[in-house]
Amino acid sequence: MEMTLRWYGSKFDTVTLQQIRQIPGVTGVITTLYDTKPGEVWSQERIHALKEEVEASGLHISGIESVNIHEDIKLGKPSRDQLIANYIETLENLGKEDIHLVCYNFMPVFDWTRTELARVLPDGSTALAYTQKAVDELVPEEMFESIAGDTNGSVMPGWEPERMAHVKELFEEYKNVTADDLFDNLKYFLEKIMPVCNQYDIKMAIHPDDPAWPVFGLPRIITCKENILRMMKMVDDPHNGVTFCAGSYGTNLNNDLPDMIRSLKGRIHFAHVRNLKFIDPNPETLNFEEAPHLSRCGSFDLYEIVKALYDIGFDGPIRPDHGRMIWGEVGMPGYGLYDRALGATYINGLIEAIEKSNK
Ligand code: CS2
Ligand code: MN
Repeated sequence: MEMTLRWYGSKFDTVTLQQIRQIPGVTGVITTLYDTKPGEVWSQERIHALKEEVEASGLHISGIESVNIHEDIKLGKPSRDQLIANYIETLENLGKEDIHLVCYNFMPVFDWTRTELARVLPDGSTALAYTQKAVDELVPEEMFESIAGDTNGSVMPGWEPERMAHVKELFEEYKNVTADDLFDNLKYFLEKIMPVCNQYDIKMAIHPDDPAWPVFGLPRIITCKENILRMMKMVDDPHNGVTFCAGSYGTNLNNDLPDMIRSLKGRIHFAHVRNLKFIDPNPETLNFEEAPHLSRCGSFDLYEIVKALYDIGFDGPIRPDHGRMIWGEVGMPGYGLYDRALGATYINGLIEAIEKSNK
């Protein structure tokens, strides 16, 4: 496993490559061209420049998160063919630059959903949190406004204002789209891109839906073991794989995380490790917050998660997922330096212990 950190690029991130380079054991970054829009072709020149910038700091690009999918592809509209052709061109350009991992998601309209970006925890740190009550009371079109005040000036991934401006129309378009339609549209997309993925050995790693159930009446399919196995089977190619995000699958307490990992042997290309603390696990009154990575601070056993990844022979990039804001840091919610550095160090400790006890 290679320990990595997500980095949004020097124009958007409050964390620098030099800082990341000083976290023990972190050798790569997971990055993106954050100012490109879904559907746009990423030029080889821009990818090359990004790569040079990262390599100048002594790190390297371990993968891309994300090349986002245009809504028309998820909706299966006629315009999808051109948009998929553009996606293929982006993959080609990434392949030519020797980049072999792409994380993406297939969530309609919204990426992740949280109802608070800065809940104050008992130790004075702040974290992202979710309550079902807040979601039930929310008009989905106002979701963006409801959290916009807490972003510390950052553009939140998946919540770009341009996209949010069209939320109402998008809801209208998804009105008759079922979960099966979404599976079909995903299959169509994957079948078209697999040849280029095979040519350049690009591993596609779908990120789970977060939270792992349909929100605001929109279908969501990457939520549980059954569905993800269905997806693996429907395009049975090792390049069609998964980002195993513990914090996203873990939002649904019916998901047995180590068991899911074991069932995905050979198809996990990227791992996100995060801990959640369930304040109220009852689905009607659900309330959870993002916790420090350390097992005893949250509801998940991180040792068991990392152990399962080790046992299936996972050797791809792994990264701490959202961290809290601690020590007075001001940054993009979930993506500050300090707590993620603690997370990386803790996970590296788990890996070392697991490796040595298995010798
Ligand atoms: C990420 C997701 O910040 C996060 O929660 O894990 O936004 C993830 O990057 C996307 O869903 C992948 O496309
Ligand atoms: Mn994740």
